Amino acid sequence: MLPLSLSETLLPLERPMERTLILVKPDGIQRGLAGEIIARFEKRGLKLVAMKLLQMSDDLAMRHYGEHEGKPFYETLVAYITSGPIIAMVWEGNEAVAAARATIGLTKPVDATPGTIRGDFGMEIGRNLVHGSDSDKGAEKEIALFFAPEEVVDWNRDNDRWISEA
Ligand code: DAT
Ligand code: MG
Repeated sequence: MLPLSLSETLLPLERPMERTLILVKPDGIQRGLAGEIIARFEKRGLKLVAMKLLQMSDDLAMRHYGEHEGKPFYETLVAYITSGPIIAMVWEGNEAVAAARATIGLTKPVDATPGTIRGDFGMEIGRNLVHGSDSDKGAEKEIALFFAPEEVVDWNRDNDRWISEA
């Protein structure tokens, strides 16, 4: 096999961009923190590809949080997430799921590191401001619950080369 040229060895491997579903939960909207929360993802370098304001129905909430059905906090979780408007978004980037979860912080805000959204703005697990998908597969399923394929916009960001090597 031919040895790789220097420029080839420096080129990053082809990395498929990942997408993640982010929700600004009702407390984030009610407290006027939506802009601040959205800015965290934007400044990090994730790319916004879909966004809408909506109030979740019980049916959508139960499908979104299906994995938690039967847990002691399930009913209050569904009541909380349906209690007011939310902003649903899809953010795209290299390892978007992990990057977004690191930006969000740990589930229990008291344990979340300052500098994360939950660590900066949250006090209780039942008011933890924001949702982020926990895996690539989970993200695909969650995005499909909130957005039709044509609502997700494929666009080129002019400064991408200053955020991503690829
Ligand atoms: P995350 O939102 O960090 O992905 P998760 O998927 O484990 O956390 O749980 C979904 C939401 O359910 C979480 O944001 C808050 C609530 N929740 C989780 N564990 C809980 C608990 N032990 N008591 C009360 N609410 C809880
Ligand atoms: Mg989760």
